[in-house]
Amino acid sequence: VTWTPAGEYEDIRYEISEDGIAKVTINRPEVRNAFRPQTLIEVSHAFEAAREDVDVGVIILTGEGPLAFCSGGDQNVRGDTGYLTDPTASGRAAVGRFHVTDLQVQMRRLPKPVIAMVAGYAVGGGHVLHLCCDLTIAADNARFGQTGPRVGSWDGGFGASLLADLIGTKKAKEVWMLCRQYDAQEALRMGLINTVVPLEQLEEETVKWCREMLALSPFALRLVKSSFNAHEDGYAGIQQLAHDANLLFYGNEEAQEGRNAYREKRKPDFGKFPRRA
Ligand code: 2NE
Repeated sequence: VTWTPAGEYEDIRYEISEDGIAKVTINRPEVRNAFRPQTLIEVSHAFEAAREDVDVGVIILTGEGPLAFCSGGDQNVRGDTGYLTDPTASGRAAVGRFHVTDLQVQMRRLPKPVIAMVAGYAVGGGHVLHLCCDLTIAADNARFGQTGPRVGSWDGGFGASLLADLIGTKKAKEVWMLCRQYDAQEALRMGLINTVVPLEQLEEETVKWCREMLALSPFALRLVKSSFNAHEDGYAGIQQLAHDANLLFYGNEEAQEGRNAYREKRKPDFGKFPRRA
């Protein structure tokens, strides 16, 4: 694959292949790709760029280097009110938050498949990021786990619910309540990931999976994702599936009659459309 860099970023790289794969790489290997607010703002920006790019069909999320996918929130910028955009600020200016909350939702709503390509550690908030991806391809050196209760934190949203859906509630509680690490083979056995390959084949295999998806109907893939979300994400998931249906309906003459009648200031004539069985 030839990756062409796009965008100007500090904490990440955003690259696009010639055949429509976008790759977002968290580039902070010195802290095992821990994310600070800036990192997540940039990942979010790159995801939006990939979403808007009609040539992009599938998105890879990964971390720089063989040692880590992502080690979660950067504990060095963790303040008393959340993670701090400006760790030098004090008093009322030291306003923290969880930028990752919005990023997780964005990943779930992104209407293109998002694939986690995991080498090394996917732990803490980094583990939740892989959970929020649609598929996970792991290298044989990958290690998975939650660390929250060890550092005084947790992610009981997607981090609990998606994990329980994937591996069962008892096992998910074990992951969270013991903070153990699980190697790639164990993660595969648990149903936490899709496949394991030797580290040196990680990108090749991930790109192969991406290309298989690129050959499929993009809108069908979008509906597959929103169908899973409809079940898993409650009203927000149903909203996505409903809006996808509406998006399709806009291409239908029946919907266009409503729009045209409004514009032409006349009564719509829906009588000409069949009441389908
Ligand atoms: C990732 C792990 C297991 C790697 O261990 P190892 O032995 O390979 O590396 P080491 O020496 O621990 O880490 C290398 C450098 O990266 C920094 C370390 O402090 C170390 O720095 P130096 O000593 O070289 O200066 N580093 C690694 N992870 C970091 C992090 N998250 N923040 C800041 N610096 C980090 C091991 O490093 C590890 O367990 N890391 C911590 C994982 C963790 O607890 N993450 C936070 C969970 S809470 C969270 O993510 C969260 C949430 O729960 C809710 C909302 C938002 C976020």
